[in-house]
Amino acid sequence: MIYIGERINTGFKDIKQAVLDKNPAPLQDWAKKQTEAGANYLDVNLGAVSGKPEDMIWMIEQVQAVTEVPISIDTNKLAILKEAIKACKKPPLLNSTTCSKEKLDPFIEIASAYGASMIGLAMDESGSPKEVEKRVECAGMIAAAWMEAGQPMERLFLDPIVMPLKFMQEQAKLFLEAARQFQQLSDPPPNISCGLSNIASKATEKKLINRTFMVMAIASGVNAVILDVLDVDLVNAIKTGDLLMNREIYADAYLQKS
Ligand code: THG
Repeated sequence: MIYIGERINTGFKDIKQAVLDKNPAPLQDWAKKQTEAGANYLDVNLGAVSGKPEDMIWMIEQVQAVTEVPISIDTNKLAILKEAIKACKKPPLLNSTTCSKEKLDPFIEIASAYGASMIGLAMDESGSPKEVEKRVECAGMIAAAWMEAGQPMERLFLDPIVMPLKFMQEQAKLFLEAARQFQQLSDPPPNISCGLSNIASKATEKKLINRTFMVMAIASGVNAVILDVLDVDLVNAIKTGDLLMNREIYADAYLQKS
């Protein structure tokens, strides 16, 4: 599993306030904690707090001052991406483009120039598609454009898009079916990623819903996740799921930190 820490996001009040005050401490605390918990990337999301590239750069710089873990630049704004990527010490993960050509082409160009990885959402600029077929069509367009640019599949992530269970209950199983079909898009297959916490948005029993859905997602081919990497029960369920899918070699001590 590829773990992408979700916590440095202005959707969380402490991070929003820290960005407004230009106070590095909350960002650096979460960067350290998520690094310690085993994150492979740290997602950095400026959200609606500001449209200024320099604010995203400030966030990335605070994080990089305390960790070597590469950044997931969580923005769909090209103007922010173009500046933010220059601040990254390691090749980042571009999170994310849609399959609309006017966004997809420049994202792929940037990923190619920097040797970066990229997440492609299975939607176009008109919003998230509801049916499985549309999602597969969108994902296929992204995979084809990526291959045409000569980029390796190991650096492409396709995201079938998790929607909140509380408001769109029928969507969870459509996500799982789409993920299953994405695995057939290329050989070797692309990575399949998701924003896990979306599923339990505004729900009670958040942790149980996240954990249960994640195990189902693993069985459907998901191998990368934006998550609360400090949720030990969740990470243990993921490790166990990867074992059961024969993606990790069994050892009695498999739940211990490696
Ligand atoms: N796909 C991709 N990137 C993404 C997403 C995705 N980036 C953003 C998001 N979705 C993933 N990150 C989060 C982070 C936090 C929460 C959900 C998704 C979350 N927020 C709480 C809630 O909604 O209830 C509120 C925060 C709080 O507790 O204050 O759970 O799908 N590629």
